[in-house]
Amino acid sequence: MERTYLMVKPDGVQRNLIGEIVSRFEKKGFQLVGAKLMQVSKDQAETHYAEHKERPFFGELVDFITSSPVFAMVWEGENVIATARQMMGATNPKDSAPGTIRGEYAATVGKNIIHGSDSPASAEREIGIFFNQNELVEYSKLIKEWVY
Ligand code: RTP
Ligand code: MG
Repeated sequence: MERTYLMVKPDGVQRNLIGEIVSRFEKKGFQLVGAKLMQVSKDQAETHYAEHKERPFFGELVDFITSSPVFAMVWEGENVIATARQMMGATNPKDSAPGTIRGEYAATVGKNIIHGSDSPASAEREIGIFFNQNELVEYSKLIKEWVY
């Protein structure tokens, strides 16, 4: 089953949106396999956002993601990577559709509430940056039979 790395960013934690965001993925039918409230280190932030190293906003991005705790999560399910990205909405909240997380709760691209891996390779890499293998649990839920 596919896995993705989702993270409620500091703005989402500060604005008390953890429960709302977790609830959306639970209700959709995905399964939580790991989660923790954590302070991201500068090293983790720079590794996580390495693809944006040359962009003018890289410094701001690292400062922002390390400014206050995040809620890091690993979710599992069929097509969870692409579906989570749809549920999150477009990166810039001016383009994100109503009903999506960013469409409902974010007003600016710099504070867009949530991160989600954009491919299987990113998911594997990002899960490795934020979680140890022993923090992820494998378990069955009977509800899966009612989803798939
Ligand atoms: P994320 O990685 O956070 O899930 O978002 P994404 O894939 O939708 O967007 P990405 O292109 O990977 O950009 C990463 C984050 O950088 C911030 N950003 N700021 N100031 C700007 O022009 C700008 N552009 C992007 C956003 O917070 C974006 O989520
Ligand atoms: Mg991205």
